[in-house]
Amino acid sequence: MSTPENAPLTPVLTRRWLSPQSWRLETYEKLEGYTAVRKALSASPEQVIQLVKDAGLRGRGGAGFPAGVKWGFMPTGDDKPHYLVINADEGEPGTCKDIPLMMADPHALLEGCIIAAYAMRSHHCFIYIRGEALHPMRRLYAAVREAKQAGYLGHDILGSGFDLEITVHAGAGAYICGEETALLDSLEGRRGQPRLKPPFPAASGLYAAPTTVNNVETIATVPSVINGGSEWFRAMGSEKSPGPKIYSISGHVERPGQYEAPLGTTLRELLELCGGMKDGIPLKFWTPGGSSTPLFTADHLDVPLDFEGAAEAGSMLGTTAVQVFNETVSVPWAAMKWTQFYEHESCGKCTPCREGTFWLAQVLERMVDGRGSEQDIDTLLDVCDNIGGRSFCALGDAAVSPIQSGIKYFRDEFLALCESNRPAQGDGAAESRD
Ligand code: L3W
Ligand code: SF4
Repeated sequence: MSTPENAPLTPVLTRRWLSPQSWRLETYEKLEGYTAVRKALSASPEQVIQLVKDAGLRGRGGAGFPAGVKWGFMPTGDDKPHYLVINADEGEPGTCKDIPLMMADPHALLEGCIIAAYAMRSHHCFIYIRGEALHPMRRLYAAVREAKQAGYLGHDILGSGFDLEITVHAGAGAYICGEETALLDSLEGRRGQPRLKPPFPAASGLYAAPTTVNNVETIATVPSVINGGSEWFRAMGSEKSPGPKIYSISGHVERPGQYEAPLGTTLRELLELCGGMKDGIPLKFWTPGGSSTPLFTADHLDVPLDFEGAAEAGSMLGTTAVQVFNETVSVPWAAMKWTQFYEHESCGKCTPCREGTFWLAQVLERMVDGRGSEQDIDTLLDVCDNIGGRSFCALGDAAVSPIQSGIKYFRDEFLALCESNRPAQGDGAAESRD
């Protein structure tokens, strides 16, 4: 586990993606695959955890919690089974990084699972994947079979004495099952609804046993951390948010897609990578990390997109789902579409979110339809105030983000729409009436 001299920096996670048959074990092995697991299995679990802590790898699923610290919460010396659960439920609007990763490089995820499970003394790992994601699911099944045949999974892995089984489990397509405790409920066969925390999963998770839930990208990063070492990893990104990240860029850009760059890259730099704004039409607003993260505007082009930078500028890094909207898009219309999503996906467990998202959608729909009033803007903000920070899980806070930030930056547009008594105009809004 040393730092190689002159080690290449990004691309790290995507470096195999364009190789022919990148998803096959043979290709993975030719390109450094399953070398990290050998190193990890020859170290102690504590050393592996320490390396991940030293590297400063933070969760890539939205919250940015330090992975090594989370692994360190798992008890030692107990006789309960320990579980590692991979959150592959990728449902955040705009987020499309985990599915491409599993399609192109499923063995990177599996190798990361073996290392993480070894570090946490877990012998069973579940990969919880969206039920609609049939292709990546099949690819994972095939990769698990290949890894097992080659001795990377199952009994006495590579003669180390460590055993691990991986089960790929298909969810049923509810956004709330991306919340870690709802995911665990769903995995246990119940309707997925968030549980009260604490206890955190490390204390009582799947089947009430110690459990760690990590995002796909977090775990797929682990083999590189083991091979490259903590200094190499920290050479990318910023001090508190080190390492590479896959930014999913969608919307009005020339070449939407997944772009890997060090954490802290700005939208201005990302736009250069993806060919700039489509047809040169200027940027109006964007999300740094999916619809759950407050909107940014053209004034935020130079915000470093890492956990601290996004937060200091008034939003969140979230899942780095950068959705870019040009001047043709109506902000009230976009806020309505996102709100309809949250209304639909609210699990119904708590009143502020269940009732509040319904009312938010009602008010926005009449506004966008040309039947709103100035008073509706205050009503929206009032309902948002009664949801944000007052709901049982983060979905409630997420639901109010596009509305609060939309009104913060584009209040005049909401007002003009209400005063016009005409339906919202522009790209999307007109189409959705057709
Ligand atoms: C033990 C403690 N464990 C915290 C663990 C906790 C969890 C992790 C982070 O939500 C966000 C959400 C979305 N002892 C602990 C502890 N932990 N304190 O650390 O916890 P938390 O609650 O801060 O975050 P979370 O519940 O994982 C994630 C936002 O990300 N988001 C993401 C959406 C969508 C996806 C997707 O499609 N893949 O993730 C976008 O913004 O709204 O705020 O493991 O147990 N004392
Ligand atoms: Fe369910 Fe929404 Fe309450 Fe979360 S905030 S528990 S999704 S009703």
